[in-house]
Amino acid sequence: MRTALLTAVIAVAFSAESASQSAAPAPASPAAPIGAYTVVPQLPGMGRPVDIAATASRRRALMRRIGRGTVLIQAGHERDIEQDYVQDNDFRQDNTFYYFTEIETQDAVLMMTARGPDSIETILFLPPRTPSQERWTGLRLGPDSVAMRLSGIAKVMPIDSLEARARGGLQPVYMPLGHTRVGADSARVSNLTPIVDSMRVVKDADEIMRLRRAVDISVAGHIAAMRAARPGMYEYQIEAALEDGFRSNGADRLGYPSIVGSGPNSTTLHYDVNRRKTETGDLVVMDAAAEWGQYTADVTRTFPVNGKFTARQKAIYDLVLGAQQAAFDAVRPGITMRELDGVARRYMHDHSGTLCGEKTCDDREYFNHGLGHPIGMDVHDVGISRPLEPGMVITLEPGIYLEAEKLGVRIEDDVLVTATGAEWLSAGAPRTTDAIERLMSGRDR
Ligand SMILES: [Mn+2]
Repeated sequence: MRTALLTAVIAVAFSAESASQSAAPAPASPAAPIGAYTVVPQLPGMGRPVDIAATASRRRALMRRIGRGTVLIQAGHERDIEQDYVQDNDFRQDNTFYYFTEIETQDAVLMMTARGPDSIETILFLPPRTPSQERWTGLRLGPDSVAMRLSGIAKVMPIDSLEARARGGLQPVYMPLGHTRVGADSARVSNLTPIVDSMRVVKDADEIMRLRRAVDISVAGHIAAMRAARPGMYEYQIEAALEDGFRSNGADRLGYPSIVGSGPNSTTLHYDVNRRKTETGDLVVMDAAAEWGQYTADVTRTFPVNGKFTARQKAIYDLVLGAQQAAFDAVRPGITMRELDGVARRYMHDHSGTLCGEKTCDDREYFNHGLGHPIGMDVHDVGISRPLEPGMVITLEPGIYLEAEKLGVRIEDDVLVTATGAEWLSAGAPRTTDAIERLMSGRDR
C-alpha cells in the first residue's frame, strides 16, 4: 500500500497539469453526506458512528486553508505480530486519517483536491474486500456503498485506481511528512502536518464528546483501583483493578502505559514497571488513563495504600492540591501554559513554609516537570505553546517528589477551557484527602 501511495505522489507531482497551468474541468463531486449512519456491527469500527458533519467540516476547513492543491493522507497499517512486538492491539488508525474520516479501516488513502473554494473533490480509496482473507481478519470495509454511507464521502474508489486519479491532481501536493516517508520525492511534497496540527489544537464538539468519554472511563478505573488497593498488594495488582475499570467501561485501549508507583517508586515520574510489593504507609502515584474513540484522557491520583494519609503526606498533598487549584482558577482564554506553570509554582513557593526544608517545594529539585499539556488524539497533544482558547483541553498536574522520604505526590486533572474560565472534566475521581479517605474507608477489608 505504501507503494500505491508513492506512485500516486509521483503521479501528482509529475502530472501534466501543474499549478501554473490551467486546470482541467473538475469531475462532478457530490459532497453531500449520504443519509444517516447505519450500524454495521460486523465491520471494524462500524459499531461506532462517524460524525460525518464534523469530519466534512474538518475537511472543508483544511482545503480552505490550502486554497489550491492536492492532499494525500494514508490510513494506518496493521502491525505484524511476527515482527513488530504487538502487545495490545495490532491496529490503531493514523491520527491524521482519523481526524478527517473517523474511519478505522486499514490501508486506505484519502485524496482531496481543491481547485478553488467551491471546487473541492474528495475521494476515499479502499483496498478490495478479499473473502479468503476475511476468514482471518473478519469483515473489512471495501470500496462500496457501505463505505460511502459510513464516511459520508460520496466518492469511494478501489485503491488500485489511486494512481490514475492522482494524475488529475494539482500541485502542490500535501502529505503528513511527519508520519510518512516519501523518499526521493519529498522535495516535491509539502508537509501537511503543521496545518493539521494547528487545526487540532481547538477541539470541536465531537472531539470534546470523545474526550469527556475517555475521561469518564478513566475516572471509573481510578475509583476501582483505589477501592481495590490494600497494603501488601503488588503494584501490578492495583494496575489490574485500574485497567479492569477501563476496559469494562468500554475503553478501546490504554492512553499510555499505566504508572502505578508505590513508596520509593512514587518519586519516579514515568515509572511503569509496576512490580513492587506495597507496604502500609506507602503513597501510590497512579498516572493512567483510557483511550476511547481515538482520544485519550490523562489522569493522576495519589493515595495511601492503607487508606489513611499521615499528617506529613497530607501536608504535602494539600500543597500540591492548592497549587493545582490556583492554576485552575487562573485558566482563561489568552493565558499560556507557561504562565499557568508560574501561577502553580508561585502558590507552592508562598505556601511551602518549612515543608521542603531549606528550599521551597516549587524548587526544580522537587517539582521537576511542567504543569501540564494539551490532550487529544495524542496524550501529549499539539499546541502546548498556544495561548489558551475556548475548546482547548489541557491537563493540570503539579507534583512534589521527595526522594529521601520516598514520598511523591502528583495530582493531574483534565480541564476544558471555556469562554470565561475552565471546567474540570475528571473531578469525578476523588481529589481531596478527605474524599480519597472516604472512598477507601468504604472498602471491604
Ligand atoms: Mn500528563
